[in-house]
Amino acid sequence: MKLSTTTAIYRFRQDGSYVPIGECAKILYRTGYRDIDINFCKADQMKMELYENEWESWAKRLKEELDRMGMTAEQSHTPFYNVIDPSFPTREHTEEMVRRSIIASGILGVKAVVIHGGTDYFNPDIEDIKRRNVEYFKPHLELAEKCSVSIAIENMFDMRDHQLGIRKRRYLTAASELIDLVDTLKNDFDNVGICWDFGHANEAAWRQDQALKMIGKRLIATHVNDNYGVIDDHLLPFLGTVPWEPLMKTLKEIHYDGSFAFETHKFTQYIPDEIIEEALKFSVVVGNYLLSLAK
Ligand SMILES: [Mn+2]
Repeated sequence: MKLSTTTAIYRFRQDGSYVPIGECAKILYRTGYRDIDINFCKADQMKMELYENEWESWAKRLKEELDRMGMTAEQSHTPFYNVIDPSFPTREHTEEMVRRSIIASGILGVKAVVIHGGTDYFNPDIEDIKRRNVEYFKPHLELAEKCSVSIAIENMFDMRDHQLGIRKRRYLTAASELIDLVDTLKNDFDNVGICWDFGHANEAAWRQDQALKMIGKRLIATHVNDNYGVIDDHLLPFLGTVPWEPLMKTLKEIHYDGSFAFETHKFTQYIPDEIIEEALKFSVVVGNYLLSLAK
């Protein structure tokens, strides 16, 4: 396993600005990272690099900079939204950002591009939801194939509606649903697998060791983050209730050898620039400690 972090770990600043990905990569290199997970999630809202007309030459320049530093980018994350909701307001534009994320990931030498599946709240027909997800993913897998990247579909968690006082069931919260969707897509595509988000699974209160053993070789990406099981905090490991020690052993047991990537943007989002590098260095300490538990 290789330690990595989302570029969103140093992105939004308190004055409303964001740190460009190239700039972030340099700081992450300085603080000890040698691999990054390129986060394109807010490409459209924040008018980030992918939003610009010159997005392809930007990706090529970033690849050159990473090569120069001796850095890799094994994972990336596309913008996400409810992909099977036909009425999603900015669908066409967001889809263009997803498409650009896949192409840019190919340029950057990414192995696994993480995409969220969609859901249809209150629809009791899981087969119908699955079918619509299969249709959504097919063209993206074709494009990904051309770009020599794989797509990793991520586990989700049920949504809480505090006004109604209910939990809204979300497709792909259960490992068995994720496995079923990925196995169906695997009939036609080799470049599809699973991204396990430890924080999402903690919110869903699964026995994560069991889920990871079920997933086994399908695991091609990770989102390493922690929470108290209440909201999707995306904190650094050990700041929440995820049982890291046994889970690191499980990752070893299933022979996972991909990227061990922090998705911990909320750990750092309010930390001032004056001390951000110390915080990032501490995250490297935590990451290396976790990896030592899997040896
Ligand atoms: Mn995630």
